[in-house]
Amino acid sequence: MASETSRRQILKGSLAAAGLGLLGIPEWAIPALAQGATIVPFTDIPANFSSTLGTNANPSRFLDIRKIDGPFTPKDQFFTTQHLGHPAIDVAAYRLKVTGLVEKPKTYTIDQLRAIGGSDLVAGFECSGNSRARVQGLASNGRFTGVPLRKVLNEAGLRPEGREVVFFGSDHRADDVDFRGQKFNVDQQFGRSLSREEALASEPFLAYAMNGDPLTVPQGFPLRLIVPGWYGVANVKWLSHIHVQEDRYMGNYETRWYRTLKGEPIDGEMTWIETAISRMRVKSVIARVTREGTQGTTYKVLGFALNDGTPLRSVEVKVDDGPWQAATMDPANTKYSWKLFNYTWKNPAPGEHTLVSRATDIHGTVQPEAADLVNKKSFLEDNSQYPRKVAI
Ligand SMILES: Nc1nc2c(c(=O)[nH]1)N[C@H]1C(S)=C(S)[C@@H](COP(=O)(O)O)O[C@H]1N2
Ligand SMILES: [Mo]
Repeated sequence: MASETSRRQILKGSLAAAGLGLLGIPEWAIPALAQGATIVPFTDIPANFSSTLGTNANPSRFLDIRKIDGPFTPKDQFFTTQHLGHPAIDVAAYRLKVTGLVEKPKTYTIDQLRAIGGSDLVAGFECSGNSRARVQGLASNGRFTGVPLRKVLNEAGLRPEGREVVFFGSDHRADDVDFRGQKFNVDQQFGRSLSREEALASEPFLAYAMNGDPLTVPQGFPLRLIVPGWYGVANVKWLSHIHVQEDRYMGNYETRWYRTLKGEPIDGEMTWIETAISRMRVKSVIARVTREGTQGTTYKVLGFALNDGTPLRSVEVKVDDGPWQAATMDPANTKYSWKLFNYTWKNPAPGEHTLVSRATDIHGTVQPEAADLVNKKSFLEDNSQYPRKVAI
C-alpha cells in the first residue's frame, strides 16, 4: 500500500512537471506499468520490425507503440518522417516571411513570434501512410507551445481576394514536375495549403516547442505548423514562408503524392473519387497488453484513438469471437489529443487470442473493417480495425 501511494505521488509529481495541472487537465488515469505488471508480447509483430528507418540523408523513426506509458510521447521517441531530409537552420538568421495577398507583408524572428504571446495545444497525429504493416508506429502525441496561426495572419491582414494560404518548409530540392509527359526540372519546396477559412479557424498553430522543450531538428526546428485533427502531412516542419494567393495551390505534396483514390457507390453507380489527404479518419489501435501481478489473471489492454476532433461516442474491444465491450477513456484526453483507452480483460484461457478495437464518433461514424476499404485503391488513410494476437 505504502509503495503504491508513493508511486502515485511520483506520478503526480511528474505530471505536474509536464504541466498537466497548469492546463487544468484531469489527472492521468492510465498509469505507467503498474507495480508487478508484466508486458504480454504480441505474437504478430513482424520479425523485421524496427523503430528506426530511412537513410542517413533522410532518417525516419517509428514510435514503438508497445512502450506508450503516458499522454505525451517523449521527444526522442516521437515518430518522425519527411521527404527531403532535415534542413539545418541557423536560428539567428531564421525568418518567417508572410507574403502575397496581405495588407502588410511581414517577417518574424522566433523571438518576435514568441512575443506575440504563446499558448499550449495538445495534439496527436499520425502519418496518412500509417498502417498495420508499420505496427501503427507513425503516430504520436505532444504538447505544443506556440502562436495561433490566425494571430500572425491577422497582423499581416488577409486581403479579401486571398483565398488560399500556402505554407512552405525550408526543405527543397530540384525535382521533375510532370506536365502531360513533359518534365520540368525545377526547384521545389515542401508545401501544403489551407483554405482561408481553415487557416483563420481557431485551431491551426505555429509551434516552436514540444513538451516544454524547443522542437528538435527532426520535428521541424525552429517552427512548424500544427493543424489539429489533420494527418501529419499538413503539419509543415521548418516553416519558413506563408504565402497568400487567390488560386488553388497544386503542389506535389498537396495534389499528387498525398491523395486517395476511392470508389463510392452513389445512386447505385460506382463513382471514382480522388481526394487530398486532410482530416484524420477515425482509428483506434491496441498498443500494449499487460498482466497485473506476477500470478495475476487480470490483463489490461491499452490503446489510443485518433480522429479529426469530433467527440468519440465509444471505443470498444473484442476478444476472439466475443461481443464488443466498452473500453474506458482516459479523462486526460482532450479534443485534439490522441485518446488513450483501456480495457480490463479477466481470466483469459491459456493459448493464443485475437484482440481488436473499434472507435465510433458521435455522428455514428464507425472505424471500418479492412474489408470495408476494398474500394480504396491507394494505401493512404488506412484506418481499418487492427486485430492483434497475444499468447497467454
Ligand atoms: N517541411 C516538411 N514538413 C513536413 C514533411 C516534409 O517532408 N517536409 N513531411 C510531413 C509528413 S508526411 C508527416 S507525417 C509529418 C511528420 O512529422 P513528425 O516528423 O514531427 O512526426 O511531417 C510533415 N511535415
Ligand atoms: Mo506523412
